[in-house]
Amino acid sequence: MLISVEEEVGARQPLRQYATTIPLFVIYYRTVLETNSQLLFERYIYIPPLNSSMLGGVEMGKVHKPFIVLFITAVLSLAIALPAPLITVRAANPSVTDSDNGVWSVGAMYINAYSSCQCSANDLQCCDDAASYILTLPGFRQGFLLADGAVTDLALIDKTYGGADDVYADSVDLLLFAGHGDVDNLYVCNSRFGCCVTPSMMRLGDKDLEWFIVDSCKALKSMYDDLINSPWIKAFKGLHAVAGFATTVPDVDATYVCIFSWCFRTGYACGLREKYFVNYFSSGETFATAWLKATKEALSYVGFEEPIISCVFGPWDDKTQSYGIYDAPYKGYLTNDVYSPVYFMGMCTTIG
Ligand SMILES: [Ca+2]
Ligand SMILES: [Ca+2]
Ligand SMILES: [Ca+2]
Repeated sequence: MLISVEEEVGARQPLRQYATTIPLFVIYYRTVLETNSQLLFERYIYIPPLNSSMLGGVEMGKVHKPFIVLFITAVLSLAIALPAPLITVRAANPSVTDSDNGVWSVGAMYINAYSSCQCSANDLQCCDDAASYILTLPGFRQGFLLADGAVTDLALIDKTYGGADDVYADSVDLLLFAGHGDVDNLYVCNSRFGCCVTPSMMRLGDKDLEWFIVDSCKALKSMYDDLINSPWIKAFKGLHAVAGFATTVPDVDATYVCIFSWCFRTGYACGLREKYFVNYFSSGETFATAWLKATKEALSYVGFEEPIISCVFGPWDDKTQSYGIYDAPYKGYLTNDVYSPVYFMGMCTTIG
């Protein structure tokens, strides 16, 4: 069965922010034989392989022929003259609180200096800026900040694998990892398991974590390609959503200006995607919308040679009939923790 889901967008946005995401999803039903031989019916949200016609958001800045500019000018003039539409807010509930300890907290770990790490990788320059912006999240107290050589497998891996996530990754409500990555691998500085950490050794959310941003190349590619069999599924032990990229992503972001529908880059900057995310999330956008809009805005004009696929994945809560990726901490709506999810969904947008 095919259905389409249109992501809600807020009221009229400034022109340079109008690249809203309109992802389409395919719900995929399948029957699986579990190890206990009990036939179970499971429902997944399945994202098909890269197909811009299925996943494409609104393209920006591609139209600049004079007559089209005139038409858009006329439309904008009419729109400005009309009253602004009401902003849609999901399930407003100002009393919503953290389900774990009543205090919102944010933590970050970043690696710029890979040349001194166990991993051999080129140094990065923007990961510290990304961490700095995330730690400014209004209403969240700073939990921890790990930098460069301090970022090891212990910070991410669950205690059942000898890790210390209880005092790092799983000790805050929102976590950023900024550094190199690959398919199902986060490049930490030092690890007992090669130089990487794989999500199959993570158990996140059984202590505190709700939202995990992995600002690394390709770290979410397996969920994008095959959500059902991705090792990331094992990491969801109360975790509401993970955000990141299914493709390579550049270290830097870009600033730009638009003249009517013609937009062009004005420069490069570090950490803009996290800065925009903080703004969107703290103003009431859901986790997924905040990430997808922030990455679209920060990366659309970076001039990267390949399209960038930005994604958010999370479980479906059958009891509350809600998705964790629709969480918004400030204007209400926080789904329950789901410790053994069997239903997942994802939202992705192609940038560039
Ligand atoms: Ca844990
Ligand atoms: Ca929780
Ligand atoms: Ca929490």
